[in-house]
Amino acid sequence: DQVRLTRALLSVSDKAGLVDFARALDARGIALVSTGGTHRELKAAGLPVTEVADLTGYPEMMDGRVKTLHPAVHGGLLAVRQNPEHQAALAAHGIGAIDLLVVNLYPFEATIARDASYDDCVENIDVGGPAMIRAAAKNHADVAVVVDVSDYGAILDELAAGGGTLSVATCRRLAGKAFARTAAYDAAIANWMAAQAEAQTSAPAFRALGGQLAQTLRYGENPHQTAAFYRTPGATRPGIATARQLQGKELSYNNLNDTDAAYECVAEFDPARSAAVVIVKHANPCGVAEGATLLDAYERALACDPTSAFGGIVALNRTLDAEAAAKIVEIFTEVIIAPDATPEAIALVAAKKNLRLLLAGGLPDPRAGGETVKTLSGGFLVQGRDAATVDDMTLTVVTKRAPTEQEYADLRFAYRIAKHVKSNAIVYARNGATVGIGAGQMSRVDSSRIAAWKAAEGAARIGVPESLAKGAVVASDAFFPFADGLLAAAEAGATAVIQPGGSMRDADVIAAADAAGLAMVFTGHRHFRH
Ligand code: 93A
Repeated sequence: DQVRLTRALLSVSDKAGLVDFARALDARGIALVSTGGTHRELKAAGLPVTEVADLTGYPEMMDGRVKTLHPAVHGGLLAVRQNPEHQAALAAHGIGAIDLLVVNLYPFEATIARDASYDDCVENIDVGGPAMIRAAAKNHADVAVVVDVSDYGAILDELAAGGGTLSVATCRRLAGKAFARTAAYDAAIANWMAAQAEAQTSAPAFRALGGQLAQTLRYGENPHQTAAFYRTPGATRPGIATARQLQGKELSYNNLNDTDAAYECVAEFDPARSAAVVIVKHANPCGVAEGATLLDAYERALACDPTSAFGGIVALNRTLDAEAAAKIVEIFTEVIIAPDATPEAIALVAAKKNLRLLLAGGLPDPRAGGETVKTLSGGFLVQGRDAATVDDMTLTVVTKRAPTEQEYADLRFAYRIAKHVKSNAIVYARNGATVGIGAGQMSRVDSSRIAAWKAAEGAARIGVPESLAKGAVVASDAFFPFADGLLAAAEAGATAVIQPGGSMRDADVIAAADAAGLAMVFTGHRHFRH
């Protein structure tokens, strides 16, 4: 039993091998019909091809959602050739039989695999393609269906051997493959939908907190974790949850977390006093600076650790202007967040279409109350947010030498930042810019060493002989339990220290500071951040 091919419908998203295959079909005298994009491709190759719209009498509509869903297509695929009633229906409605269907589907699997938005994924659910595949596969006694580009060659070979026919066995095998394809396709959609639904419901702790689902996220910190973003109803404090996204890809879990960290940190800097920029990577600042302008602040923040700043989050405390925007877009940046932006700055950022630009409408008040929540297994911890700011603290000089005016300014600057660095936090700063940050180490001495090492690296990078820690000040988020951390700072060249104080060995630490000629102040407030 052989099936003779006379008319083919081609509708493919993956256009690989299409033209060669269609040309060979045409050479066999098989008439070609195809959908919009496929039609364009075949036409451009000079092949005689009819557009599906001419068959149906309807244009493709609704962004292509409806192009082949029509009796002129499905009648042509489903009519049984031996059935007189079916043949009469074809004749009565002027429908031509279709005996070869070549379809590959909208790339749903590839779309969910890349960083696509929810809507983008939904739009890539093919409806008309699977409908045609099912129709052709059901009618495999009369129709051949090809769903795999890698089958084109074998089909042509068999057509050549069979004088323009395929065996019914081949058609049956192709039908089996076609159903397997639509089954796998639907399974991918179903799995994805289930993951989306799970993300919406898998956070009972947060629902208990009265959160409102803002967005399901593609995944959490890692691709195997589900995630969603909840807003606190009624929250008006400007910040990540209220910011408007002007452009760029959808924010990820890590983007949201990092952007929040960056914006909360930059909000510590009063925009009336100075322009400030914070660059965050992995939830820690990797460069912070104040400046006369945002451009100045950004360049100085970037200089602290340009390697880490690559792919980072940039937060600014003033309206983003064109000068700063032009500089920021020079390197790969994930997110920019600012209270506002000028039209020129917005236009400059627009050139980087993936770069997310968030405008928060204002800066959050660092002194505001509110809670932070952290889940534990089987429960959660709630605490008041760290609303303490160095501006409200009394700085007690504990060493023989008191800081100079410049040192005082830098000490406050460094302590402001230490609050936003994961413990153990050590921050070296000079002239309103960080020069070395040590974060997240289990030992304070290790954080001190890392910060000093970063400052030495910075000097090497710009080709100056002495470490950038030389003449800098240093902040520690908690007291030095021993003199060693402080001595590491003195050795690196720091001249002044700010820390909460309160260690049993404060006397030893103060004596070591005096011996090294350092000025040291105690704040009385610790800034742990774990
Ligand atoms: O949006 S659809 O589900 N609606 C349809 O009616 C339809 N018909 C074919 N998608 C539809 N297709 C798909 O379009 C095919 O499965 C194929 O992937 C794609 C080919 O479109 P074009 O020829 O315009 O590039």
